[in-house]
Amino acid sequence: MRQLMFSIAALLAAGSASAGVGCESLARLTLPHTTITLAQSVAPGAFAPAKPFSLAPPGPGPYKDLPAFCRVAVESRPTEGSLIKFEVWLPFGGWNGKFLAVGNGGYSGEIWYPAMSEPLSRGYATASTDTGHEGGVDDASFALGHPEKWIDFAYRAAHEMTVTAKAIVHAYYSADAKRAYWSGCSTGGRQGLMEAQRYPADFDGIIAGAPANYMTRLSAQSVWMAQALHEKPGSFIPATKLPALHAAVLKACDAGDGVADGVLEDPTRCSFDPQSLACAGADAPTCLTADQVEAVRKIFSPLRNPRTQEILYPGLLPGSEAGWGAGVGPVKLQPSPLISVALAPQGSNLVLSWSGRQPPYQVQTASTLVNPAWQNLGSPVTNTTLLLTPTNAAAFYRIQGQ
Ligand SMILES: [Ca+2]
Repeated sequence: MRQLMFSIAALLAAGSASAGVGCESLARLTLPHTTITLAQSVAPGAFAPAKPFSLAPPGPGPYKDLPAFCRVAVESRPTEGSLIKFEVWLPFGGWNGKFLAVGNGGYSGEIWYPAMSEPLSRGYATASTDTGHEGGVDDASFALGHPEKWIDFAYRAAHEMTVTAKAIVHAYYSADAKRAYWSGCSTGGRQGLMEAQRYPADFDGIIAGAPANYMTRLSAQSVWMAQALHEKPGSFIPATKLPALHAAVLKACDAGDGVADGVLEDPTRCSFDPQSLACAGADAPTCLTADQVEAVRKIFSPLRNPRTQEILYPGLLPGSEAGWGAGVGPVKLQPSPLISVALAPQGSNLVLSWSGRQPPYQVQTASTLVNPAWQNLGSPVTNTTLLLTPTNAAAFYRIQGQ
């Protein structure tokens, strides 16, 4: 019993010993090719980023409920062409003994502050990097002429951050993190896979959500789809045709898995011939022109090395047509002002969810990509989700704050 009590006391001490004491002294920590630019005690709810996170909604955001923590900002220069920034957040009290690093999104040139909030609130020491450059999620211009920055984005920034963050955790708590985890989606998922492949000792567990895997080939496949849709003036498939295309795919393959339920259990077993939707007469939203048939064929086909025919990346799967608008459109589909929108199937409906701005919101739809005439879906709403009928699946949505 006595031993148990000592153990508990030791645990409590490990979790709260610092209580802010020693945070500022981390600025004197010496680590390889690394400069600690800030080591600062932050009071509960007091954190404010130097500039707003680009994807964050206005308002107090996720920071107002943060507990007190020690904020450490770091610059790492592992090569001459590198400048990797990251932050490590260390809870003052109630450290759960673990470290959880969070990933980025898109080309993501900023520290992913909002994603750090939850792990910190749950007692994790956490960290996030700007991936070695500053810029928007859809801006890859940093890579031109800067091969080292490309490598930083690819994998080095996450690794540098992880190794250094662990050292900072150790210096602050006088103990190693007993577990280290990675959590990220999209680019964050890709970063997680890179960590697993290149630096398997960095993490005990990795959550790699929707990973943008095999980035070079994935990017080439995106170009392949864009080329298919723009090979001829008539190749492009307007969003108005996607419902008919999707319906034709379902008609051809849905029941093949034994249940006609609008779901393809195994899309790889669906062999859909877009020629079956070819226009018999005049062009119409319910059929495909010859050029469009060809474009659909290419989108479903894998990207191949034209010389060796080696498959470089798989094509899109049958059943995905209703979602093509967001990925294969000719223009940016989300004109400003627009708020982050997600569309997800739920039962026989689609759920549109969004975040940002202040309610009420006006939900608008446009059924065509080119010169969209936005139409209001109904009265302004104050909630942040909307149930849509499947017949609207091919429409594009935007949410306007009032
Ligand atoms: Ca089915």
